[in-house]
Amino acid sequence: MAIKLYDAVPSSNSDRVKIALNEKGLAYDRVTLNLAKKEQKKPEFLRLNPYGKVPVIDDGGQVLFESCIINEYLDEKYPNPPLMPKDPYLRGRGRILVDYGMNHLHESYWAVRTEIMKKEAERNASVMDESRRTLRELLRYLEDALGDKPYFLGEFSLTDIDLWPRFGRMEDYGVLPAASLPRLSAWVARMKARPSVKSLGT
Ligand SMILES: N[C@@H](CCC(=O)N[C@@H](CS)C(=O)NCC(=O)O)C(=O)O
Repeated sequence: MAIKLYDAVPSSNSDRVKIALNEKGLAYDRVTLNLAKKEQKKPEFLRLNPYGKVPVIDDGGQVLFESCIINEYLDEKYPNPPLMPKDPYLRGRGRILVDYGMNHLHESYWAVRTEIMKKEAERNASVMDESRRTLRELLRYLEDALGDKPYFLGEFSLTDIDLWPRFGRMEDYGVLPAASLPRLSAWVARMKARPSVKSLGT
């Protein structure tokens, strides 16, 4: 039985899981929710995920939510190809980088996103510039963490997948590519070229 994925369009958190499924070559059936119609808050969906958010997977009756936790499950349940290094330090390091990308960047990422989501005429150019600048400053840590490696932990891993969805959008938001962040900019191009990311579509 194929894995069932509850997603939405657009949904960067669902994209995170789709990339992992694609990298593993796992077939999945989508159940796409309309978030604007609050389908994620209906009692039948809240029984699957009390947070009322996508993504959720149902793997043969076993239900999980939270995209990064789902991806860890997928990597453990379907170990080929492996998407986490064996080395405990690297595994810890990868989780820290994801935490940084999700939590530490959160406020400045949302400051940019909030301006971009406004109608063009309503955007405040100086707020936008300032938010982009703050976000780029915070990205410096990830630029240094990447170093000269192609991927954050050396080999491609869940760390790259889990970080990716926000970075995909940062290009649309005019944050990347940036001359001050050449390694991250090259990593974005590398990620976009992967078939698992290319095939995301809608
Ligand atoms: N931490 C969660 C976040 C999930 C999330 O915020 N999903 C969004 C779509 S990208 C959602 O369902 N939003 C609808 C809502 O909050 O009502 C994860 O990583 O899965």
